[in-house]
Amino acid sequence: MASTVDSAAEQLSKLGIDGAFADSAPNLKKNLHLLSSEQVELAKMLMEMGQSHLFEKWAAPGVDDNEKRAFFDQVAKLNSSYPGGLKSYIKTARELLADSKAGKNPFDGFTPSVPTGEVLKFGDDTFINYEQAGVKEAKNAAFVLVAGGLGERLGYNGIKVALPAETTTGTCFLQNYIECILALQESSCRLAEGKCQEIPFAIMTSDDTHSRTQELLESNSYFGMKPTQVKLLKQEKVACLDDNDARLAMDPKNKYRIQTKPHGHGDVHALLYSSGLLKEWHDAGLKWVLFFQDTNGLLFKAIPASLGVSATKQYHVNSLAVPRKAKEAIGGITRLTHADGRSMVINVEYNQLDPLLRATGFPDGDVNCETGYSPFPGNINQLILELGPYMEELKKTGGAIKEFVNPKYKDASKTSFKSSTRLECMMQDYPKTLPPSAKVGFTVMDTWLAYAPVKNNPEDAAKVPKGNPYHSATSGEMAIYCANSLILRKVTRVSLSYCKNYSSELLWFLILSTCQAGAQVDEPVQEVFNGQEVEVWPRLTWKPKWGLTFSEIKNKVSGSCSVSQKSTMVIEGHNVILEDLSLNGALIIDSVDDAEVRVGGKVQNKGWTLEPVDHKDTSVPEEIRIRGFKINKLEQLEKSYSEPGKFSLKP
Ligand code: UGB
Repeated sequence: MASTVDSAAEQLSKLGIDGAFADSAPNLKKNLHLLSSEQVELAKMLMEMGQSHLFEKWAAPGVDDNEKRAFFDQVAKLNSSYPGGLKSYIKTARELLADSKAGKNPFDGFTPSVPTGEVLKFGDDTFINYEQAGVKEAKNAAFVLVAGGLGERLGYNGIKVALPAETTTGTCFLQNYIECILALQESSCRLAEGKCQEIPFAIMTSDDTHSRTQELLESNSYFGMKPTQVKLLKQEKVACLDDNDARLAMDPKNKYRIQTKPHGHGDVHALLYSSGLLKEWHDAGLKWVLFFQDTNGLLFKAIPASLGVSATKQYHVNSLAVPRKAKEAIGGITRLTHADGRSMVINVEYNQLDPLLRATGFPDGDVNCETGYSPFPGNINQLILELGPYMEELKKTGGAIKEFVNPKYKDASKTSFKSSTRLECMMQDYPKTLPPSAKVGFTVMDTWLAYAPVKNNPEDAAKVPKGNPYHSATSGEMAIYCANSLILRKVTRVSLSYCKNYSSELLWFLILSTCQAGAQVDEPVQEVFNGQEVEVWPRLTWKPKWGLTFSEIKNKVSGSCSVSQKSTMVIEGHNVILEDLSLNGALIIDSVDDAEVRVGGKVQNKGWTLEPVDHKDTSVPEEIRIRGFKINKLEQLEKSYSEPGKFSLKP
């Protein structure tokens, strides 16, 4: 490190910085002797990229010197964590900001149309076959959770993956995800007759979520997963931009720091690539990478079938989608065809779909069709990529994803911003750089089965236009009970249709009593929690190892079962069989994996009730009050089987 102002001047000349240039940042010039040669190089790069304002408020040497060095530590990090470095970031930002100012449509020349994809119906033969194919393939899969988002819309103080998905058991999203992956691993391994490996699980975190995610895992023994199976990859934030010249924004609280903001979930591709994880997975013979988001308590109900679709159709990219209400805040899967003949199936973000349609001959924009839904299926950002082609593509791009910028302008002149902006990227934009030969498909499933994210705070959820989903903690929890109730109904209904396949009338009569048997799950009642009207179904929950697929669940329910609306059922064991069970109250069953427990007879008690609470009532824990109700455990039948063996519970 140079020690005098003179040697700094020498360095300036060695670096080819002329007097006038150096004079444009006099405060930097005075402090250059504090910097290492690498830091001087970074300073030069910043100057060349028109960032001299960053040094305007620097104090004279001797004051805040450590802060000045820390500034360059930050610059070095921003430089190394962005593909192509800060120079490339600033250059891209200028181009994108100029396009934005000019009102350039990123889809210029493209015409949207409704794409065709695989539309699945839960429980029919196609669905069951895809599920089987998916379970078989799961042993060749790795899972990636993007969990770097702060969840500003939700306004929850903790990390979102720590939030209970439902409060009957209090299982948080991360625990649910891990238990689902482990259940899939076990089922897939069973099909492969033991020839299998552990399914790797990577979690992308950020400075906002990293340490709390790590703590959550460590304090819960990784929820049963081997610690070596889980890898945390931290994404870095990117520099904020103050104006159309892409001048980097100073941190309002520290004149020696650049303000930073999240770059978006698209970072996951570059991180998987640069960390070497993709190569590791590829070398281990894995074939699929499944990406998912932080707060969808239903998503693993849709994973086996959608993985089966990928494997059967050999999709390089498969996006999971649900029917989408027009203007609903989820992206629309769209076919874009360019005037020059290019065509791709891609997510068009919700704020872009409507203007794109209006600009291309659809004067009403994004509207519902006769089905009551937008013709463009909703992207739920659960992506399945085939690892081989994915690796090949990333070798070319390094994982860089096409970015966008969304400045909030002060006025129509578009010359200044209300607040700083930054470049962002989205993981679902990965297919944008793929060649036309790439097999890009999608799979649509019913919303009740696949999608119930927790994104909106109670106030905003209560203002959602009628008919559109709340996407709140309240609706997310109710959706789990609804899905489990419908699944229980459906697995037993199929027993009936199987029965009808028998041609002999006599045989049909003989087996009718068994087959017709099914779970009579009562209809829900309507209730209002935190200003949101929701359907309250019986509160049915089970561990993923009890049943993740249609066939697994069907094998665990037999005879004639009934469940009243006021009921709660928690199945914690693997081998619990419901047989002629009549439930009107609360039933909690836990058992070790080697115990087989047949549960039947009449369970009648006061059960567990839902008591409304106000989201503003701070005497109630935040996790509870954001859903607008708490559970009152009045009375239950609770049994735990801790020894291997065969048991029967028939009260
Ligand atoms: N996330 C990160 O890991 N890092 C980041 O920098 C930002 C986010 P949001 P949004 O399925 O409902 C997405 O904020 O805006 C993680 C899709 O773009 O919930 O609602 C974060 O932790 C949209 O097309 O995303 O939009 C979370 O897990 C639609 O599919 C995930 O990224 C929509 O989700 C998503 O973050 C949806």
